[in-house]
Amino acid sequence: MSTVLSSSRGALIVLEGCDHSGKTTQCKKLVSALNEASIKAEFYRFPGKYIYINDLDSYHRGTRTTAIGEMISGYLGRQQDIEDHAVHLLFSANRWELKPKMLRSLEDGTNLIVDRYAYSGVAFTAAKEGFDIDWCKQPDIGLPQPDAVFYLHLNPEVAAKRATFGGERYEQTDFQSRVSKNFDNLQDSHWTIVDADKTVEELHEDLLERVKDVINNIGNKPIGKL
Ligand code: DGP
Repeated sequence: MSTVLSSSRGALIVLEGCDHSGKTTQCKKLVSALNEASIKAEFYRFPGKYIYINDLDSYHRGTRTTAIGEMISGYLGRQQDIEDHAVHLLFSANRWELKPKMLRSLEDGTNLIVDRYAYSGVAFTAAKEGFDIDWCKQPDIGLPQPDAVFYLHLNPEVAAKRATFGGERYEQTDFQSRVSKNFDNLQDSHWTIVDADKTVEELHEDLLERVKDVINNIGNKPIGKL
């Protein structure tokens, strides 16, 4: 197990993957483990709001409590329809509204563990009929660049067997397969693909080691932009 050295800024670490690949569970466990090791870390979830570790237990599906997050929540829960381009821009706006807070935390030396980011924005919208990946990328250009993206890889058919799959908009196996293919086209040098078809604890140990390595090596690197 590596030891984490103090660094001047926090690392921006994103977990991505298809629905029910285990991202939220792993993000929470990572933040808890880092905080227990006296390493400053906060959990962010998109779509949604930032939350501190002591809010983690009370946080549940549907608690998307920025004004924009609430609109997205209504859309995902099928309470309201929003035109596909418009909802794409709303998901992006939800990331932009939290950018100032994220930057302040990073500059203050707090590591951010982020459940989904701009890559989900592109992968999900581009899975819809008639959307072009380059168009989908435009609204997120200029957001903080993650220092590392861990992509939890899970076969969509395995994900479909996990609890509650099918409740929200987008939770259909054929749609998730297209999302999965889009994710394949988004990978860059910041990405690491992690096999998510293992136990929660095994995956946690794997991710914690990788996350600590990123934090250890962050140094004074300037925060990049997408
Ligand atoms: P989650 O709370 O992580 O299960 O995400 C809710 C759903 O929203 C999930 O099906 C993925 C989808 N989603 C997340 N981010 C975006 C985005 O930026 N754009 C679109 N179109 N969908 C997204």
